[in-house]
Amino acid sequence: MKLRTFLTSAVATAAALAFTAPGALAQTAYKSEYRMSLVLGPAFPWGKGGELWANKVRERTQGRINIKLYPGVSLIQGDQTREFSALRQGVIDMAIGSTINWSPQVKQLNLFSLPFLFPDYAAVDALTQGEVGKSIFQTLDKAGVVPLAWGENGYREISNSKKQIKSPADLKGLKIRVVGSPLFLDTFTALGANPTQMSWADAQPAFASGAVDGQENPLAIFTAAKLHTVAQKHLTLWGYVNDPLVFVVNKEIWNSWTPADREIVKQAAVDAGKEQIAIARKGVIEADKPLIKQIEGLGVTVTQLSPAEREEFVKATRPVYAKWKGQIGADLVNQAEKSIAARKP
Ligand code: X2X
Repeated sequence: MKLRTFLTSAVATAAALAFTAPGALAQTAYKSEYRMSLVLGPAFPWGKGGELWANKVRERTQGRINIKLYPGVSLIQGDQTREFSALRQGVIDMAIGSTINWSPQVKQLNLFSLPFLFPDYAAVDALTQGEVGKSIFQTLDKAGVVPLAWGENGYREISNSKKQIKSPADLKGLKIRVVGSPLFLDTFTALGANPTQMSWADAQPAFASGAVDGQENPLAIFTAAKLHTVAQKHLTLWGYVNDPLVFVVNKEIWNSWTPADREIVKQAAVDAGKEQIAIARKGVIEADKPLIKQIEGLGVTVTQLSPAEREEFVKATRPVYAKWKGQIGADLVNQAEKSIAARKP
């Protein structure tokens, strides 16, 4: 090669590199650790999902993507309703979050908290695995995060320290801790209770001191958090709300990964999500419901409602459902109702 040709091509190569390097660099500048936010750690089905996702990603990327779990929403000092904003801002790299905790920022997520929307697990699946799930993912994407898969916290059953709850009248005046979403204040006010908003971190000492009487959470949380030791002696199975979990990644972090790694992270989320849902439902979907027996064994009175008794709670909360249907978006709620009516068992 003549010197002049060599120089020309060297300059051309350098110029090409100068143009492509920033992009290439952006994709290869991986962080040594990615921070995953969770409300609950691996002692709970929720945190188990985080562990499964992180392990699958680490294995399948040969350690290129190394995820550390931050349970207790510790990256935002336990303030779980700020998690979504922190994700969008990049304070958090990725998360498995409850629809309840993100609903103050994404109003469509209130859909899942409509009282008595879900008659059974098939109804939950009909939404998350169907058109409604896709629509919610588009909304989350527009809101600034990359949604990848669904998980589940579970059916939220009500417990308290004072008395057996069999009708809305039994809730009268009971101080019930709820998560910081206005829909829950409306629901419990309609039932005659005295709801108070509190983070999960603050809730447990409040049960212990008697500052609040009751709470609502899935049974797997009741046992793992040992709520019977903080005076929660009465539990009623009413299945009024089920909160799904969503696996998401911050947009900038997502864009910093190669397409192949994005695919790995996504598939790992889908696989971990399926396993996590099975873990969340363990003990409550079997015919003999072993988890309920286990809770009774802890000295807790577990109350099952007859269909007529449950209907009283449904009736009392219908105005809340109607009000929030408008706030969430009637089209989305109608689509959800249709999907549930058409569900496969
Ligand atoms: O705070 C709760 O009740 C919990 C742990 O279930 C959620 O984060 C929604």
